Amino acid sequence: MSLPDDLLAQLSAANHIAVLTGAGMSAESGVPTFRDVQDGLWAKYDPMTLATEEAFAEEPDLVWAWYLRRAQLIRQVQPNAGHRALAELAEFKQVSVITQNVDDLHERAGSEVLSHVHGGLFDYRCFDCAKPWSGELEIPQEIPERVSPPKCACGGWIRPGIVWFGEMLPPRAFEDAVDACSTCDLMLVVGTSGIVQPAGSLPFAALERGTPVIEVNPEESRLTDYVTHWWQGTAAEVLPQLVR
Ligand code: BJW
Repeated sequence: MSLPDDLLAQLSAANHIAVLTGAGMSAESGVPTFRDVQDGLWAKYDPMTLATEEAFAEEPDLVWAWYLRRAQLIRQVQPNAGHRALAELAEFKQVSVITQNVDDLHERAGSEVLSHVHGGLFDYRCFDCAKPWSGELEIPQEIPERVSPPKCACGGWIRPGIVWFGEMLPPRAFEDAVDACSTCDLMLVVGTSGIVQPAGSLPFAALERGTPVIEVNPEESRLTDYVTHWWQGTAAEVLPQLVR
């Protein structure tokens, strides 16, 4: 499916494109999304059991093992054609990549990421004193159900740099994201359900200013009724069409 002519014209005239990506962006690299009923990351786990400070405080070994499995998977997979297309687009446009993903696939494809609004899986820090941790991450081939996290010099457990539910987004990352969505000429929203706030509100910063927002998603999302155009398809199918 291709874009209507008026949007194609707006796309080619745009100088600054903001791109908000979600888990669907990395799905074709082999990273499961969160909310897919069949094989989503949370099909087998209750997020509230794992993705909160309280869960980590109560069961650090269980939560750490879960994130080690994620880190192992992400190290094994590669950026897909969608990631590569966004990196290529930045060769001739200003592209502000805002991602909810905690993987590093945009960077490995060659994109400079403006904002990781939900943090980064590999940005470890101390759960108690918040000091960044630069130790060597040891990932056993077979990861047991529970693994003790490494410890900081202060004695606190090391945690992944992900934004868990109930935690504030990194203020600078969110401010930069709002700024890019408010000042771009066109916005792409790729592979997100739009359910999680405040990231799901970012497309409205563009829409409220009359900026066209194009959603790339094989399925309808919470955002589909509001965007300017739903470009139905997957990230790896659709995004390479931007640079052909
Ligand atoms: C494809 C595809 C392909 C498939 N190509 N597409 C306002 C109202 C109600 C609640 C709240 C609110 N404001 C805040 C909240 C609470 C909460 C929240 O949003 N809850 C909702 C569940 C309702 N938000 C927070 O707690 C946030 N913090 C906050 O607001 O702080 C202020 C505050 C503090 C204290 C009290 C109150 C406020 C923090 C949110 C942190 C989110 N963190 C997570 C990670 C958890 C840990 C982990 O990684 O394990 O981030 S949650 C998870 O969801 C992850 C994702 O980044 C995020 C978004 O998911 P995403 O990317 O949209 O994925 P899916 O799976 O949902 O969708 C995939 C999409 O891809 C689908 O549409 C598919 O169709 C599509 N797709 N294949 C293209 N190939």
